[in-house]
Amino acid sequence: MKSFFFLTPILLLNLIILSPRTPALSLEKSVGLIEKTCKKTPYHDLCVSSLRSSPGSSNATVHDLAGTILNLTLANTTNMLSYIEALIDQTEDPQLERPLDYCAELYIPVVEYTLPQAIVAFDKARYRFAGYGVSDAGDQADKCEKEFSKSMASPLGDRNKLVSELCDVAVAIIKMLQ
Ligand SMILES: *[C@@H]1O[C@H](CO)[C@@H](O)[C@H](O)[C@H]1NC(C)=O
Ligand SMILES: *[C@@H]1O[C@H](CO)[C@@H](O)[C@H](O)[C@H]1NC(C)=O
Ligand SMILES: CC(=O)N[C@H]1CO[C@H](CO)[C@@H](O)[C@@H]1O
Repeated sequence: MKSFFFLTPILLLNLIILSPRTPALSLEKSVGLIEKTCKKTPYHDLCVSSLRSSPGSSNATVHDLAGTILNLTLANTTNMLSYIEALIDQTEDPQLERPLDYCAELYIPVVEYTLPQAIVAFDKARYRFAGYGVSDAGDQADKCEKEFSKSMASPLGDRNKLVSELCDVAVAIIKMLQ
Protein backbone atom coordinates (compact mmCIF):
# COMPACT_ATOMS: atom_id res chain seq x y z
CA MET A 1 0.00 0.00 0.00
CA LYS A 2 2.81 2.32 0.89
CA SER A 3 4.31 1.99 -2.56
CA PHE A 4 0.93 2.74 -4.09
CA PHE A 5 0.81 6.10 -2.36
CA PHE A 6 4.36 6.70 -3.31
CA LEU A 7 3.72 5.98 -6.97
CA THR A 8 0.60 8.04 -7.33
CA PRO A 9 2.27 11.44 -7.61
CA ILE A 10 4.70 10.01 -10.12
CA LEU A 11 1.84 8.65 -12.19
CA LEU A 12 0.15 12.01 -12.02
CA LEU A 13 3.32 13.72 -13.08
CA ASN A 14 3.66 11.29 -15.97
CA LEU A 15 0.12 12.02 -17.04
CA ILE A 16 0.86 15.72 -17.06
CA ILE A 17 4.11 15.30 -18.95
CA LEU A 18 2.58 12.89 -21.44
CA SER A 19 -0.62 14.89 -21.84
CA PRO A 20 0.14 15.92 -25.44
CA ARG A 21 -0.41 12.26 -26.25
CA THR A 22 -3.97 12.23 -25.00
CA PRO A 23 -6.32 11.54 -27.91
CA ALA A 24 -8.10 14.92 -28.04
CA LEU A 25 -4.90 16.91 -28.00
CA SER A 26 -3.06 14.71 -30.46
CA LEU A 27 -6.02 14.75 -32.83
CA GLU A 28 -6.00 18.54 -32.75
CA LYS A 29 -2.27 18.52 -33.31
CA SER A 30 -2.52 16.11 -36.24
CA VAL A 31 -5.30 18.08 -37.91
CA GLY A 32 -2.95 21.05 -37.72
CA LEU A 33 -0.09 19.01 -39.12
CA ILE A 34 -2.21 17.57 -41.94
CA GLU A 35 -3.44 21.05 -42.83
CA LYS A 36 0.03 22.55 -42.72
CA THR A 37 1.56 19.70 -44.71
CA CYS A 38 -1.19 19.54 -47.34
CA LYS A 39 -0.96 23.29 -47.99
CA LYS A 40 2.48 22.64 -49.45
CA THR A 41 1.20 20.02 -51.90
CA PRO A 42 -0.39 20.69 -55.30
CA TYR A 43 -3.73 19.07 -54.32
CA HIS A 44 -4.63 20.35 -50.89
CA ASP A 45 -8.18 18.95 -50.67
CA LEU A 46 -7.29 15.48 -51.91
CA CYS A 47 -4.34 15.44 -49.52
CA VAL A 48 -6.45 16.43 -46.51
CA SER A 49 -9.29 14.01 -47.25
CA SER A 50 -6.90 11.11 -47.91
CA LEU A 51 -4.96 11.65 -44.70
CA ARG A 52 -7.97 12.36 -42.49
CA SER A 53 -9.71 9.18 -43.54
CA SER A 54 -6.67 7.02 -42.80
CA PRO A 55 -6.26 5.47 -39.39
CA GLY A 56 -2.86 6.09 -37.86
CA SER A 57 -2.76 9.67 -39.02
CA SER A 58 -3.48 10.93 -35.53
CA ASN A 59 -0.40 11.96 -33.51
CA ALA A 60 1.57 11.47 -36.71
CA THR A 61 4.70 13.14 -37.98
CA VAL A 62 5.30 14.34 -41.56
CA HIS A 63 7.14 11.05 -42.04
CA ASP A 64 4.02 9.10 -41.00
CA LEU A 65 1.86 11.18 -43.33
CA ALA A 66 4.18 10.43 -46.24
CA GLY A 67 4.02 6.72 -45.35
CA THR A 68 0.24 6.83 -45.23
CA ILE A 69 -0.02 8.50 -48.65
CA LEU A 70 2.45 5.98 -50.10
CA ASN A 71 0.34 3.11 -48.81
CA LEU A 72 -2.80 4.71 -50.21
CA THR A 73 -1.11 5.21 -53.57
CA LEU A 74 -0.09 1.58 -53.75
CA ALA A 75 -3.61 0.48 -52.75
CA ASN A 76 -5.08 2.75 -55.43
CA THR A 77 -2.82 1.52 -58.21
CA THR A 78 -3.42 -2.11 -57.20
CA ASN A 79 -7.12 -1.43 -57.34
CA MET A 80 -6.66 0.31 -60.70
CA LEU A 81 -4.91 -2.70 -62.19
CA SER A 82 -7.74 -5.04 -61.11
CA TYR A 83 -10.23 -2.61 -62.59
CA ILE A 84 -8.38 -2.48 -65.92
CA GLU A 85 -8.13 -6.29 -66.02
CA ALA A 86 -11.87 -6.58 -65.35
CA LEU A 87 -12.60 -4.15 -68.21
CA ILE A 88 -10.33 -6.14 -70.53
CA ASP A 89 -12.28 -9.29 -69.69
CA GLN A 90 -15.59 -7.58 -70.37
CA THR A 91 -14.89 -5.68 -73.54
CA GLU A 92 -15.39 -7.08 -77.00
CA ASP A 93 -14.32 -3.90 -78.70
CA PRO A 94 -10.73 -4.20 -80.00
CA GLN A 95 -10.54 -0.40 -80.23
CA LEU A 96 -11.03 -0.25 -76.49
CA GLU A 97 -9.06 -3.34 -75.68
CA ARG A 98 -5.84 -2.06 -77.22
CA PRO A 99 -5.41 0.98 -74.91
CA LEU A 100 -6.61 -1.08 -71.93
CA ASP A 101 -3.92 -3.69 -72.63
CA TYR A 102 -1.37 -0.93 -72.91
CA CYS A 103 -2.49 0.56 -69.57
CA ALA A 104 -2.31 -2.83 -67.84
CA GLU A 105 1.27 -3.12 -69.10
CA LEU A 106 2.01 0.27 -67.59
CA TYR A 107 0.39 -0.45 -64.25
CA ILE A 108 1.80 -3.96 -63.70
CA PRO A 109 5.38 -2.75 -63.04
CA VAL A 110 4.05 0.17 -60.98
CA VAL A 111 2.18 -2.22 -58.67
CA GLU A 112 4.78 -4.99 -58.61
CA TYR A 113 8.05 -3.06 -58.57
CA THR A 114 8.05 0.71 -58.73
CA LEU A 115 5.86 1.54 -55.74
CA PRO A 116 6.90 -1.38 -53.50
CA GLN A 117 10.54 -0.41 -54.14
CA ALA A 118 9.76 3.22 -53.43
CA ILE A 119 8.22 2.16 -50.10
CA VAL A 120 11.27 0.06 -49.20
CA ALA A 121 13.50 3.03 -50.04
CA PHE A 122 11.27 5.35 -48.03
CA ASP A 123 11.49 3.05 -45.00
CA LYS A 124 15.30 3.25 -45.28
CA ALA A 125 15.09 7.06 -45.43
CA ARG A 126 16.25 7.06 -49.07
CA TYR A 127 13.77 9.80 -49.85
CA ARG A 128 15.17 10.90 -53.19
CA PHE A 129 14.94 7.41 -54.64
CA ALA A 130 11.45 7.00 -53.16
CA GLY A 131 10.39 10.29 -54.74
CA TYR A 132 11.66 9.22 -58.18
CA GLY A 133 9.66 6.00 -58.01
CA VAL A 134 6.42 7.69 -57.01
CA SER A 135 6.91 10.37 -59.62
CA ASP A 136 7.42 7.66 -62.24
CA ALA A 137 4.20 5.94 -61.11
CA GLY A 138 2.32 9.20 -61.65
CA ASP A 139 3.80 9.50 -65.14
CA GLN A 140 2.46 6.05 -66.02
CA ALA A 141 -1.07 7.13 -65.07
CA ASP A 142 -0.73 10.15 -67.38
CA LYS A 143 0.70 7.99 -70.15
CA CYS A 144 -2.19 5.52 -69.83
CA GLU A 145 -4.72 8.32 -70.00
CA LYS A 146 -3.18 9.74 -73.18
CA GLU A 147 -3.81 6.45 -74.98
CA PHE A 148 -7.52 7.18 -74.95
CA SER A 149 -7.63 10.84 -75.76
CA LYS A 150 -7.78 10.63 -79.54
CA SER A 151 -10.95 8.86 -80.59
CA MET A 152 -12.74 7.63 -77.48
CA ALA A 153 -13.61 8.68 -73.97
CA SER A 154 -11.37 7.06 -71.41
CA PRO A 155 -13.16 4.66 -69.08
CA LEU A 156 -10.27 5.25 -66.65
CA GLY A 157 -10.25 9.03 -66.62
CA ASP A 158 -11.24 9.76 -63.01
CA ARG A 159 -9.12 6.92 -61.69
CA ASN A 160 -6.01 7.91 -63.64
CA LYS A 161 -6.46 11.47 -62.45
CA LEU A 162 -6.71 10.29 -58.84
CA VAL A 163 -3.58 8.15 -59.12
CA SER A 164 -1.66 10.95 -60.80
CA GLU A 165 -2.72 13.49 -58.17
CA LEU A 166 -2.03 11.13 -55.26
CA CYS A 167 1.48 10.61 -56.66
CA ASP A 168 2.01 14.37 -56.90
CA VAL A 169 0.88 14.77 -53.29
CA ALA A 170 3.15 11.92 -52.14
CA VAL A 171 6.15 13.38 -53.99
CA ALA A 172 5.53 16.79 -52.42
CA ILE A 173 5.35 15.34 -48.89
CA ILE A 174 8.44 13.15 -49.42
CA LYS A 175 10.33 16.27 -50.59
CA MET A 176 9.61 17.90 -47.24
CA LEU A 177 11.64 15.13 -45.57
CA GLN A 178 14.76 15.59 -47.70
C1 LIG B 1 -7.72 5.75 -53.34
O1 LIG B 1 -7.51 7.05 -52.87
C2 LIG B 1 -8.67 7.68 -52.38
C3 LIG B 1 -8.35 9.13 -52.08
O2 LIG B 1 -7.37 9.21 -51.12
C4 LIG B 1 -9.18 6.93 -51.19
O3 LIG B 1 -10.34 7.54 -50.68
C5 LIG B 1 -9.48 5.50 -51.60
O4 LIG B 1 -9.82 4.75 -50.46
C6 LIG B 1 -8.29 4.86 -52.26
N1 LIG B 1 -8.69 3.60 -52.85
C7 LIG B 1 -8.05 2.49 -52.57
C8 LIG B 1 -8.58 1.25 -53.23
O5 LIG B 1 -7.09 2.46 -51.83
C1 LIG C 1 1.98 1.08 -44.67
O1 LIG C 1 1.72 -0.29 -44.90
C2 LIG C 1 2.62 -1.16 -44.28
C3 LIG C 1 2.34 -2.57 -44.77
O2 LIG C 1 0.97 -2.86 -44.73
C4 LIG C 1 2.48 -1.01 -42.76
O3 LIG C 1 3.39 -1.86 -42.10
C5 LIG C 1 2.79 0.43 -42.40
O4 LIG C 1 2.57 0.64 -41.02
C6 LIG C 1 1.92 1.40 -43.18
N1 LIG C 1 2.38 2.75 -42.93
C7 LIG C 1 1.57 3.73 -42.55
C8 LIG C 1 2.20 5.04 -42.26
O5 LIG C 1 0.36 3.57 -42.46
C1 LIG D 1 0.95 7.14 -36.26
C2 LIG D 1 1.26 6.99 -34.82
O1 LIG D 1 2.35 7.27 -34.36
N1 LIG D 1 0.26 6.51 -34.07
C3 LIG D 1 0.41 6.30 -32.65
C4 LIG D 1 -0.44 7.30 -31.89
O2 LIG D 1 -0.45 7.00 -30.51
C5 LIG D 1 -0.97 5.72 -30.21
C6 LIG D 1 -1.08 5.60 -28.69
O3 LIG D 1 -0.04 6.28 -28.05
C7 LIG D 1 -0.04 4.66 -30.80
O4 LIG D 1 -0.53 3.37 -30.52
C8 LIG D 1 0.00 4.85 -32.31
O5 LIG D 1 0.93 3.96 -32.89
